[in-house]
Parts: sequence; C-alpha cells; structure tokens
Amino acid sequence: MGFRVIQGGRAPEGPSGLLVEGAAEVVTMAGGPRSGTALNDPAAIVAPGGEPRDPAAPAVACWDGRVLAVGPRDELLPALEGSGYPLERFARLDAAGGTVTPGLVDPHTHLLFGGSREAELVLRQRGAGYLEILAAGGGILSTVEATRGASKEALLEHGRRWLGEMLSHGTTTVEAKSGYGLDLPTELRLLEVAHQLGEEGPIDVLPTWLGAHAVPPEFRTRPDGTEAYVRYLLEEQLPGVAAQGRARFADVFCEGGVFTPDQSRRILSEAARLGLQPRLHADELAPSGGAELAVELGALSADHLAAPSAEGSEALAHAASDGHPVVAVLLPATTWFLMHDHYAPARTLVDRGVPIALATDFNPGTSPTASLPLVMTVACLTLKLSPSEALAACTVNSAAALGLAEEVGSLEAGRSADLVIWGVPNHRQIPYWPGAALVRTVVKRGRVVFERPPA
Ligand code: IZC
Ligand code: ZN
Repeated sequence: MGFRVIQGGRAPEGPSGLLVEGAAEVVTMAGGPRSGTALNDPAAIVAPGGEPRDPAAPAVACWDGRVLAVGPRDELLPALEGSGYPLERFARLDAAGGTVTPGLVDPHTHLLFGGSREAELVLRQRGAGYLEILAAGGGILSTVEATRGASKEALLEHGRRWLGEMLSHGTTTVEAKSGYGLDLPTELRLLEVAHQLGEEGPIDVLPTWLGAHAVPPEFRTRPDGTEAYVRYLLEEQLPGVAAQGRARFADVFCEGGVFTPDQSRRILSEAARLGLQPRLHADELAPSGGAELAVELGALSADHLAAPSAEGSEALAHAASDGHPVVAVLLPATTWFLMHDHYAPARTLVDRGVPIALATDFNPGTSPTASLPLVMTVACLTLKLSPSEALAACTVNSAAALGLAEEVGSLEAGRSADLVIWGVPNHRQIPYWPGAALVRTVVKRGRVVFERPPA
C-alpha cells in the first residue's frame, strides 16, 4: 500500500496547537448547513494571486483538538499571540500550495458485512433487477448469510480495512448501519463492532440500527412473513438493541416489496420512543411514500430519493421552509452502479430549498466505493451539482444529516479540528480528477492521522 495510516487520533496529553499554512485556498464552509443558492458558497479564503507564500495567504489555527481561527496568516499569528496562545506550542503543517477543506462526513454507509457480491454486477448487465435478485434469495440476503457467519474479529478487521480506505479519501466522520444480521445476536455484533471501531479511531463512527433492511430467510417461508418479522423487530430485536445502547439512529428500507410506509412508521416511532433518532431509505427505486414519511416523523434525513413522488418532494420543500428541514441524502454512486438511468432530482430539491447531502452508500451490492471524492464526481456529472455544491454536500450538510453540524463539517472556531489537505490548488479540482489519489494529509481532532508519502 502506498500510504501510511497513523493510528490514534485522540487528543494528545496537555493542550497543544497546530498551524496549517502554505495553502492556496482554505474552504471553511462557515455559516451552517446550506440550501438554495447558498449551497454554491463554500466560504473559501484564497491566497492573493494564488500565491501560498503570500503573507496574507490563509492559515488554520487549531488548539487542543478544536479550530481556533481561520484567516490571513499575517493577521492570524499576531491575533493568537495577542490572545496569549504560546506560538511555540503550535506544530506547523505546510499545505504546500494545496487546498484545505473540512474533513469529509459520510452520512450513509453499510460499513460492516461479510463476503462480496461481484456476481450481481454481471447478472444486472444481463438484465436482472435489484429487487428480483433479492427476491431470489441473493442481494442483501446473500450478504446476511455471509455476515451471520463472520466473527467479531473478522468484522473488526474488515471495518479497519475499509475505514483506512475512507480516511485515505478524506473522510473523518462516518455513519455505519447494521442490517446484515437481521437476528438479534448478529445485529448486536455489528453495532458493537461499529462502536469499537469508532473508539479505536481515528475516524468517528456513528452506529445506526437497520434491522428492517430485508425480511430474513427464517421469516420468508411464513405466509405473513413480513408482518411477523416487523412484530419480532418491535417486540424483541429493537428492545435488545436499545438495551445495548450502541445505536444512535434507526433506519428502515422503505420500498415497495420490502417494508411499507406503515410498517416503517411503526418501527421508527417505537425506535424514537427508545431514543434512536429516525432516518430512512426512501424512494430508492420507485415512489413509495418514503419522503413523505421522513417529513411526518421529523427524521434527520431521507436517503436515496432517486424516485420521490411529487408529494414527497413537496413535503421536503415544506419542511425546509417551515424551519424543520429533513436533509435529502443523495447517493448517486448507487444509481450509477445499478446502471439505472433515473437519478435523484437534485436540482429541483436545491431550487426548492431542501438541504442536500451526499454519501457513498458503501455496501457490497449497489455501491462498493468508499470514496466521497468519487461520489462528488458522479454527483457533478449526473446530478448536475457544481463542485462547490458537491463539497458542501459532503461536509457541512452531511454533518447536518447526522445532527453534527455544530461539531464537524466546517472550519470555524470551536469545531473539531478535522481537516484535509488536498494536492490541488483549488477545491473545484477535487471532483475534476476522478480516481486520482488527491488527499495528502488528514487531520482529526488536531492530530495528523494520515499522510501520503511524496511519490
Ligand atoms: O446490500 O443491497 N439498497 N440496501 C438498500 C442496499 C441497497 C444494500 C445492499
Ligand atoms: Zn443504504
């Protein structure tokens, strides 16, 4: 492997500082989650004449794992000194003419699973549909079988490998769903492993319970299989998950042929009562009432939305204008990898004031990519987002989709000092070079946690 992951990422002993200097551009994303025309404003500070050695080139000062200030270097240093910060305790990090952005936030992943599903790619090329493969016992169900057979150690190993991959593409915070166990012991194992990986660091991992991802084989043979499984989720699995205390969110795959809006409502309402915040797989393949339900429940996010109904888009727009926005988490790499030609109506959602975010949807069936920069490229090409919009959707807005906009996703005083140094002179080049290894350095909570050695 051509890179080195530096373990840890927790605050060092005693307060110390970090000064990132020598950037051609610092993208702050200051000012909170964005919608409408504001989505296109990255709140960037650019070096005069594009010259990173200019005294007024932007710098980022961090102290004790938090961002202190961002601004022209010749103003920042005297201000720090004037406020009593000991400049000699600031480690210097040279951005070498690159671009600094907030660490990326991936708000929708199926991080943990056993096995792989490369055979489905060929089946889909030959015309098989996603739900058809699932109904035949493949798809999610083949991953469930492999995951039930995977030990905790094997899942930890798998998680470390793919979190390392995410880190190397600039991700510093990630949501991780269960949903490949569908029985209580395996769901608890997945949530425990997600929690433990977050404790290990350096990436923060937020576990989501997705017991309602599919109906498992042991319930499928029953005439009332889906309903029996929903009752089992409500009476046994969810109480067990709540008692374990690892899951922060609850999610349901609300889609025709999977779980109905009514079943999704019952599961997510009960989850919310037990302290798990709702989010939803909504309208991925066909309009299924998912967006409407996400608004009704006050979910943090409605995810996918490749095929929302007119009423669903309307409901999201109303929620946003009423000041109770549900973040639309769009997953264009999934649509692309499924070879579908119907993408989420991103431009309409943006025009109607709905805050949008992007995520990888990392999973073995429909989106086996851990790279948010690649997702940004796909979003620019297929959703017609501008590069600035795509970056806002992977930082400040994806933080909002996890309820973390006050903590991560922007470089503002008080936020966690999570940042990426990219080997390009402006942020518009991040989606412009698909597949290139652009991340040079990643900082989490003020510490360097990833460095790519010079080629
Ligand atoms: O394993 O197929 N859509 N869940 C809902 C997925 C895709 C992941 C999978
Ligand atoms: Zn998903």
